[in-house]
Amino acid sequence: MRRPQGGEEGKRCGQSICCAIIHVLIYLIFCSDLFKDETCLKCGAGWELHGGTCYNFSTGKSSWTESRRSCRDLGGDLVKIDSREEQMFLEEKLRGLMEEAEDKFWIGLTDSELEGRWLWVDGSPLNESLKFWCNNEPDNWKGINNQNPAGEDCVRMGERGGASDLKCWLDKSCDDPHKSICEKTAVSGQTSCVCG
Ligand SMILES: [Ca+2]
Ligand SMILES: [Ca+2]
Ligand SMILES: [Ca+2]
Repeated sequence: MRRPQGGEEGKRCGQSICCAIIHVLIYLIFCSDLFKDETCLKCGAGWELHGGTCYNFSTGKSSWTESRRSCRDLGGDLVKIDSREEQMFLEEKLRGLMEEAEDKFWIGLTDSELEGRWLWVDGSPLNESLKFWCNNEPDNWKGINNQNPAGEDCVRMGERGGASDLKCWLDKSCDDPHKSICEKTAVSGQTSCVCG
């Protein structure tokens, strides 16, 4: 008579402990790790998620300072461009949003404290290897016949037809009304994810 192999044990196990373990593993793999990625990060209405960050592209126009205040009221700030990838994303995005050539967007970069010293809104200096100025910019232009003696201390970006080598930043008078790009960190919505 053949001794029963592990078959019956295996079946019983398959229906109880092993099954439970497998379910736990499946849960850990699909519900924990997977949901840590972007699929469960949240931005809220009016914001677009990209690379763990939320972006809001305004439709109204206002001064740089007023635009910044609006971003802060929404829990963010004017965008700081931290990488070539982020510049690429924004440059491409604006091509589709801009209605005409001058329909450019404020970003969180200014030299209003000290002429020529470019600082992001978080106080960090502009990284020399991450500059995307258009040709001949920044020029701190004071206008024809010095109409704008204050020069240009705030930065806007965008090139409707697409920028050559991503270069599409221009300094402009901070008082000019423009659209703007706000940025805020995405919030993890892990607890609200349902394991299917
Ligand atoms: Ca950024
Ligand atoms: Ca300036
Ligand atoms: Ca300029």
